[in-house]
Amino acid sequence: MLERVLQEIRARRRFVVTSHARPDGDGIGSALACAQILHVMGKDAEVVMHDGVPRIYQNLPFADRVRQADRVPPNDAVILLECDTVKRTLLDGLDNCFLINIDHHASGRNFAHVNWIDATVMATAELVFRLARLACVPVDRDIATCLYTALMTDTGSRPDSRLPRRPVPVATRFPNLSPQRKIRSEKALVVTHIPCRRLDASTCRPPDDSGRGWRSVPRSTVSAW
Ligand SMILES: [Mn+2]
Repeated sequence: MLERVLQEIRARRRFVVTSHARPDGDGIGSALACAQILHVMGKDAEVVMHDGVPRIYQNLPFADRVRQADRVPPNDAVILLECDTVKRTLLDGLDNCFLINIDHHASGRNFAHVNWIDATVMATAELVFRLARLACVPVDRDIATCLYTALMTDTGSRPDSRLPRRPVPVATRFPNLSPQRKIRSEKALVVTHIPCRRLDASTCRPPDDSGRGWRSVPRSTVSAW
């Protein structure tokens, strides 16, 4: 379905990206990253949110470009992230739009023209990351910051035992990744929720003191997996 999503994106020019009302970090972070990925692909893309950007996410890259509105502007397609119905957006005007639904909830529904629902991932951000990779859009520091924030929102408080036994394939290199926590090494490769057994003793660091389950490992370690 990822291939279909990319195909539909390539066939269009003007996009609205949105998420549910009262958005959380995955909704906002994924939407900001998705719109930027579309920009890099040469598309017009605007994030439109019924409730705007919650204050704690207003320092994310691109957050100042988000349009707060009750209705979607003219577009060729709307990408809805983290929504099980169009009503979750609280936006009017979606009925006549071409809709692309990207979600990671088991409760996700096929309400759109294209529905990419993958309940095996922990955050919509992971799906957006896959989209970037397939579209050959580099995940730069700003996109990564949005995706990382989204991932942390959805995974930050879960105990490791409940996480899947595989690394989350969101890994990139950039400084000062998180708006809440700074990664000191500019060459740090941030990978969230890697089970410790996947890391050898020399590279495995304990969870950070906030209890969040990310690890910072060299790129060479990940490329060896
Ligand atoms: Mn989510």
